[in-house]
Amino acid sequence: MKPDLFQAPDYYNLDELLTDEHKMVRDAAREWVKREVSPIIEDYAQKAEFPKQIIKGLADIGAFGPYIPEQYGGAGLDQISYGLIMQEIERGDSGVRSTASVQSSLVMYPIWKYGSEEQRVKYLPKLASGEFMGCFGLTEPDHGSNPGGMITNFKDKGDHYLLNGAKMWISNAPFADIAVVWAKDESGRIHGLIVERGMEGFTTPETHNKWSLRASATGELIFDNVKVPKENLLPNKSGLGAPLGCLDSARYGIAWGAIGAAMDCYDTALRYSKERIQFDKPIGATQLQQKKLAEMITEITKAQLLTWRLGVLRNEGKATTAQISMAKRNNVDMALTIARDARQMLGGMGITGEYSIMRHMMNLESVVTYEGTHDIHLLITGMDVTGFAAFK
Ligand code: TGC
Ligand code: FAD
Repeated sequence: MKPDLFQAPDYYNLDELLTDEHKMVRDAAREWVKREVSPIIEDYAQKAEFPKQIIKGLADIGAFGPYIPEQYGGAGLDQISYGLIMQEIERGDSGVRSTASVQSSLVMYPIWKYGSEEQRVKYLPKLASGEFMGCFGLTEPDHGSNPGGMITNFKDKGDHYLLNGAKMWISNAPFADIAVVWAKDESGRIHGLIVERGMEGFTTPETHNKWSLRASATGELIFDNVKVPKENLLPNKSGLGAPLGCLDSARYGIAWGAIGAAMDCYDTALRYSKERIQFDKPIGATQLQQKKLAEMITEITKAQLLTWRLGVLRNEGKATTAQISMAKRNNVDMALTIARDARQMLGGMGITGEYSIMRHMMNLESVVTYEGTHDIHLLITGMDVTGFAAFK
């Protein structure tokens, strides 16, 4: 793979909106990605393997629980710092960002928000340091966009719960030490349970042959009469709103992350357009390639502004689910369009692993699907503006 020469575009001087702490956190993540992710990621994506050796580095840059309070091992940062870390990691690879998103927003967040104090103390510091890795089991083979229909369930057996069912498409599942699993009780109400690797009847087969997110491990969670201790139930929130609340936090991180992938594709295509000579001049001197670059930088700039504003609203505790949904949908769609155009700008070289663009493009096909598909997010905005839910 080519050396990482990334230079971040900042067309509207957005750095002026960031605090010194934001810039320090972002620059540390940016340097770490250049040093530890860029040199190895293409190889791991080709091998379809998650590079486990980067777990400690992810913890060191604050990627595991950036906004979780320091008393539980988190970095105690604000929402914009969290977003900037996700942006920089996804600039390297969406699969690595997935690992960080799941650990922070889908495992640490529910334990922090819905867990008991004992659960917080037991799990959060180890998750923040990367000693424990976690995964989040909501999607099932027959219930993806409609998680409320889930059939995974547990029964009260007096001194423990008995868990049965299966989850599919679960990021980090093959190596996770714990899983936050969403299942229905005997009355049909959804609860979160912490299931630990090693519990009898709990297996995590890996999903193979993906063309996307190849450097992220994906798997199933199978529960065959798993005895879960009663103290592993998250006591402070139940109902579908509990897992959906975690998705707000993860979707917000993805909105920032997608900007990172888009910036990397734009920066690579811009540099290539100045170096690649055809018909005796750089392709960047042709009107058609300039149109692509002009549209890319415009869309990146609009997404940066939208997402920074969303970060301010999140810091003030005012961002709505629908606002977060709009940013996730817009930014991933924007990044995917930029990745496709940037890949074409590199001609034949664009399909090789010499450059990061095709990997970003393939990764973004998962990002546009998970955490709510593009269509589901259109329907969330549709519902918000009309008052009618068109899902059912
Ligand atoms: P609906 O009737 O609208 O809502 C059910 C209850 O939940 C409440 N609620 C929320 N609460 C907190 N936060 C939110 N964001 C909430 N959204 C809704 C709602 O008020 C209601 O509460 P109550 O008290 O009235 O019962 O639910 P619905 O069944 O009609 O579904 C709505 C829909 C389609 C929007 C929702 O199901 C949805 O978002 N579907 C998409 C599923 C999804 O995003 N799955 C993601 C799985 S995890 C994943 O993909 C990880 S990838 C990780 C990575 O690698 O980065
Ligand atoms: P479906 O829900 O079957 O949707 C199929 C198509 O129908 C889509 O185009 C959708 O937009 C459309 N559709 C569905 N309902 C409607 C409707 N009402 N109106 C119009 N169109 C509709 N899940 C987890 O729980 N944890 C994870 O860690 C996780 N990681 C993932 C990692 C990867 C790589 C992938 C690909 C997925 C992951 N997921 C995870 C699952 C992901 O959230 C689901 O794939 C996603 O929610 C869509 O569900 P589905 O695949 O069942 O598609």
